[in-house]
Amino acid sequence: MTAGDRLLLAMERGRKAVEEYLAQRLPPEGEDPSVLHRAIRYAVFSGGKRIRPFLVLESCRTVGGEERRAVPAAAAVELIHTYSLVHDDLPSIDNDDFRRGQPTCHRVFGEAYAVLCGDALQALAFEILSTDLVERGVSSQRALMIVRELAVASGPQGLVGGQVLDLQGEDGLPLREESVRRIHERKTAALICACCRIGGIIGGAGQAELDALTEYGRWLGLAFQIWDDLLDAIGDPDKLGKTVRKDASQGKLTYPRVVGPETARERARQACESAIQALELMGERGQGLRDLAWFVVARDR
Ligand code: GRG
Repeated sequence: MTAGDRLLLAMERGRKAVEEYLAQRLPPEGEDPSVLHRAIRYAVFSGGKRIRPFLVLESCRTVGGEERRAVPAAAAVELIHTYSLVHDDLPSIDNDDFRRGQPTCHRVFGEAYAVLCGDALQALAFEILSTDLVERGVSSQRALMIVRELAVASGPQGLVGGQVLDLQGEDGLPLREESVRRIHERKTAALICACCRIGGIIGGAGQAELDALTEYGRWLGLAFQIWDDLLDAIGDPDKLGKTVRKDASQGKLTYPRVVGPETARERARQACESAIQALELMGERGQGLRDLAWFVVARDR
């Protein structure tokens, strides 16, 4: 079996575990108010790659932890990610009609319900962390650390702060590589890094392992967003399931725009190599995370 096959199999296993858990855990569609619960399930079960949940599960496994214990946290990070996509697609932010190959949440349920769906997904993520981790044998102290990790990564220091910098980038900021890197570190890498740290904390990582996962997550997050920029600039809309060439038309600060597509590709590869280097002390156990790093800078969707 090739490294690629092994990775796809492990990702598929992680996807199934998290989707089965969410199918049980999210409010049923028929429960009042039904429109909210239908919107939540529409947004969540729409075929994402589930890279962030995989990172939680694999980081836990890499440091010798039991994957089963990490499933609620893997689901919670996916809910935060899904909320960010639902809000990112709104007319007042990126104004997108398609996501994951289907009409965006606000196109189906209307803008007001899409806003509320995102809000509910965010709250549900923290409800799950604060309830289900302890039920699966994670200590309350570790559960609290994990709540904090996800809150910091999603808030002003992470996702939301990065999104604000991204919007400001449209207002003609100077085309500097450090500016675009700062946006990417918050908008995308903070959550990806938190996934690795959360998995590590659940798995009982020591300080050196946690530092390695943090370093890996930061570089991987940067590589991921540079590649995402490249896919928007030169990718295939049918494979991506969304409108492309939007970054350029909105005047966004992206790597291909600031350094050109060839250098952007080089920067993504360098970031991927730095991510892999960070895992040196993990030895053989780090192979799944190494394989994922290569996948991130080779993917076509
Ligand atoms: C509070 C208004 C408000 C907004 C919340 C919208 C937002 C903050 C943040 C958005 C950040 C964002 C959309 C970052 C992009 C990250 C990214 C590359 C997403 C695509 O991830 P994939 O490729 O998607 O993993 P799939 O569909 O596979 O899950």
